[in-house]
Amino acid sequence: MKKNSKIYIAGHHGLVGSAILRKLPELGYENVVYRTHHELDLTRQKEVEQFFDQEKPEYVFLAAAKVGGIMANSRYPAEFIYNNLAIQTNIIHASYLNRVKKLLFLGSSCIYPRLCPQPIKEDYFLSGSLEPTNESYAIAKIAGVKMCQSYNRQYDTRYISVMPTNLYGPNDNFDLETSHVLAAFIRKFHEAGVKGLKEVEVWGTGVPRREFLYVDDMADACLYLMDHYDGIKIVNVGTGKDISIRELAGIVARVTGFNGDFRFDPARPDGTPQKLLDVSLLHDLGWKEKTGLEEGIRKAYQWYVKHIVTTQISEF
Ligand code: GFB
Repeated sequence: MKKNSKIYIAGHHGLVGSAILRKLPELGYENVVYRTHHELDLTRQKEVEQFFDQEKPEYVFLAAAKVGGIMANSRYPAEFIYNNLAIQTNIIHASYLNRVKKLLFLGSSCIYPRLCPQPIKEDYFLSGSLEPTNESYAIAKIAGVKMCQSYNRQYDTRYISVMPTNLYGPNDNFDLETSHVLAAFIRKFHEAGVKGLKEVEVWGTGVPRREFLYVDDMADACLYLMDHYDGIKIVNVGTGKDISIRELAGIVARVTGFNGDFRFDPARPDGTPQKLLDVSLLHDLGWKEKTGLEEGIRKAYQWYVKHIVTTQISEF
């Protein structure tokens, strides 16, 4: 990308899109375009085609998606498959019609089989059955990867796909029923501390293992891969380190200053037992994360207190 290239961020309000939007001007990219959901409904093919025809972006970060944690994915599978298929199909095809120079598609580590060997190599893609709690979302993301690869093969486009591990940070969703675990923990432990509660509820058994990447590092990786990667293979983006949900609860309790106990609720789903990415390809390409887990959680907690807690108090 040149500093004056026209860059479109689809999903600039979301966790990853907003991090890319913060990073681009820091690096001197000034010709960035984006639209709110109200201005452009990405599930509407005609609107998307009109937007591309008008703006003619040269580079596209496809970070728009319907996302959520384990409960949202299992409760609303129709919304997850419909919205994600529609959004990505419209954007990828409009990019082709308007000769976009390069597109980066954000997938997810849940595209890999539920019980595949750990750490998960890119080669395990499509080698087994998916985790049932997020199958609809995973199928949509798999279709997105295949669409990028198919367009590259048939039309000679340059569409790359990256598979992030579990992400967290500024602009996360802190709704307790639909969020991912880290955002949920930040809110639950903070509120328990404020209310002086003795216990915090942790879903499932606490045994599943997950890997976490701070979203500013994810944005940095996206920009790096846009400039340095042109392969057909998908690329895992993570840290290559995982921890159990119980251990994660311990860290968030420490960061938020909560001194009570955890109450595990086995009636809530555990999801996939382990999700740890093999990041050798990413490291070989020359990229590594900068933010440690506890440091990232501290930053995310500061953001939460400043933007969510303070807003709630002033609205009250
Ligand atoms: O982050 P999470 O919702 O999604 O849950 P997945 C991770 C683990 O944390 C599960 C446990 O074992 C949950 O049972 N957990 C414990 C909690 N307490 C809580 C809580 O209060 N809230 C939440 N949300 N979890 C998602 C997929 O899977 O990963 C998406 O559903 C996406 O498709 C995303 O791929 C990256 O890691 O299980």
